Amino acid sequence: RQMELDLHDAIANGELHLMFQPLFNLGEGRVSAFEALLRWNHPVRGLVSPVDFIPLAEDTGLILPIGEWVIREACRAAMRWPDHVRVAVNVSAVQFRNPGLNAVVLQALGESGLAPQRLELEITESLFIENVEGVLASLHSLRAMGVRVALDDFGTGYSSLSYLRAFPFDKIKIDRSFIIDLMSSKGATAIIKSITTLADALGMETTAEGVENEGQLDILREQGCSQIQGFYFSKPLVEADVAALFLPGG
Ligand code: G
Ligand code: G
Ligand code: MN
Ligand code: NA
Repeated sequence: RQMELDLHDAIANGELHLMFQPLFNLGEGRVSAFEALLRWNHPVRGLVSPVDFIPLAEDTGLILPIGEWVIREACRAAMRWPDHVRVAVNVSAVQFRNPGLNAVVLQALGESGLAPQRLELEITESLFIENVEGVLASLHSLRAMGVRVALDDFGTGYSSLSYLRAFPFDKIKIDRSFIIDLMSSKGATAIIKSITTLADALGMETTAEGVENEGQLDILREQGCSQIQGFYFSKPLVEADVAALFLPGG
C-alpha cells in the first residue's frame, strides 16, 4: 500500500528516469537503436527494478501515466540522436490494451517531432492470450501510423509461430535464455538458425538479447542475426552518455 502511494507520486517527484541500452546492427557495423529501460529511484529504498514495480503499476492502473511518461521521454531523448537511430519502448499488456495508447503515441510523436519510423514498441507474447482480434487491430493501427513493432522475449511463450503468421512484426527479439548456452549446446545454435531463417523469410529483423561474450557474438553473426544487444557490447547508459556518443569525437 505504501509502495502504491509512493509510485503514485514517483512521476511528479521526478523519481523516474530512463536508461538506454544500444542495439548494435551487425550488417551496418553501427548502433541502430537504443532500448529505453525504466528506473525508479525511490527516496528510501533506492533503485527499484521494473521487475518489482511494473506488476504493481499494472494492478493499480498506474502503468498508464507511467507508460505515457516513458513514451514521451523516449521520443524526446531520441530527437537528440542521429536520424538513423531508433528508440525502442517496452509496452506492457495493460498499457497496450488501453484504447488511449494510439493517442498517447501520436501526442508523443507530435510534441517531440520524432518521425514515427524511429519509434519501436516492444510487446510480448502474453498479449496474445486473450482477445487476439483486438490486439491485431491495435497493432495494425499503430503500424498505419508508421510506428514499428517488435516481439520481445521471443520463444518464452507458447505457440509463437502462430503470432508470427498473424502479424508482420518488424523485429523479433530472441530471448536471452536462447543466448546463454549458445557456446555449449549445438541445439541452441540450431534454434537461432531456425529463428533467423524464419524471420528472413517473413521480412523481419532479429535482435539477440543478453549477448555477454565474443563467442556468442561470433555464432550469432554466423547464423545471420541482424542485431545484438547485451553487456558484451554495452550496459544500459544514462541519457547524457548516449548523447555524448554522438558528439564529434564521441
Ligand atoms: O533493465 P531491466 O532489468 O531493468 O528490465 C527488467 C524488465 O523490466 C524487462 O522485462 C523490461 O522489459 C521491463 N521494463 C523495463 N522498462 C520498462 C518500461 O518502461 N515499461 C515496461 N512495461 N517494462 C519495462
Ligand atoms: O524483457 P526485456 O528484454 O525488455 O528486458 C531487458 C532486460 O535485459 C533488462 O533488464 C536489461 O538490463 C537486461 N539485460 C540487457 N543486456 C543483458 C545482458 O547482457 N545480460 C543480462 N543478464 N541481462 C541483460
Ligand atoms: Mn524489451
Ligand atoms: Na526481452
